[in-house]
Amino acid sequence: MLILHGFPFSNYHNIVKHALMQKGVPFEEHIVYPNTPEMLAVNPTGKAPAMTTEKGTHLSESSVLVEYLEDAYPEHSLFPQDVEVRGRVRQLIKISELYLELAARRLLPAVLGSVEFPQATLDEVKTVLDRGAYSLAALAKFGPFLVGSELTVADIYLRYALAIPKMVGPAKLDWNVMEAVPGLFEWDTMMASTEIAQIIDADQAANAADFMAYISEKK
Ligand SMILES: N[C@@H](CCC(=O)N[C@@H](CS)C(=O)NCC(=O)O)C(=O)O
Repeated sequence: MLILHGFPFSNYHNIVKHALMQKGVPFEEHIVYPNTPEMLAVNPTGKAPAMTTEKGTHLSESSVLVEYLEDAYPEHSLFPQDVEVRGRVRQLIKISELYLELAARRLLPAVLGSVEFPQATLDEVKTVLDRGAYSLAALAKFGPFLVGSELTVADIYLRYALAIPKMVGPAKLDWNVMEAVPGLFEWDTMMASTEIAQIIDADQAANAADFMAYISEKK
């Protein structure tokens, strides 16, 4: 059986977990924290998530894993048929990752710890987030899903990519991504109401204490 290595507190882990559940692909969730010997054995970057395919290949990088799932399990497709719309799905995934998730993640130590960032860093992050929010507002259809009437992997990716901007924006930048993109709040509420999202969110909450213990052990 396919194995997903990672931990339920991780937003990147949850992207892949949600895609697996949505596609109905059976998998085993192997709880492993980053940079441990167990994680390094399956992912040379040490980051979560990683996956061991049914054929035994170890793969990593969330966007690669969701593409792999589509190739290996084309039934219950999470990509549109139309090649142009497939391109849009991939574009939205990249925007979610580069201009929203990764930009905001830079400030995570200021929210989770007592690290203070200089104003120049806060301004740089805000510039990238503005670019992400502007792009999302320009491209998302919210019809009700990002590219139209069908849920795609872009919706799943964005849901979890927004976790850090939602936290960092109001706390450190006096900025709220939900207000910056018209229709995003309604879309986010709809995404959160699904049965799969609720299972993933409950698993995330249940993993919080264990993950925090791993973080404090590391210090
Ligand atoms: N580009 C990676 C990012 C994964 C990532 O940053 N995962 C976090 C957990 S949410 C992690 O393992 N952090 C540990 C570290 O950066 O050392 C992906 O898309 O899978």
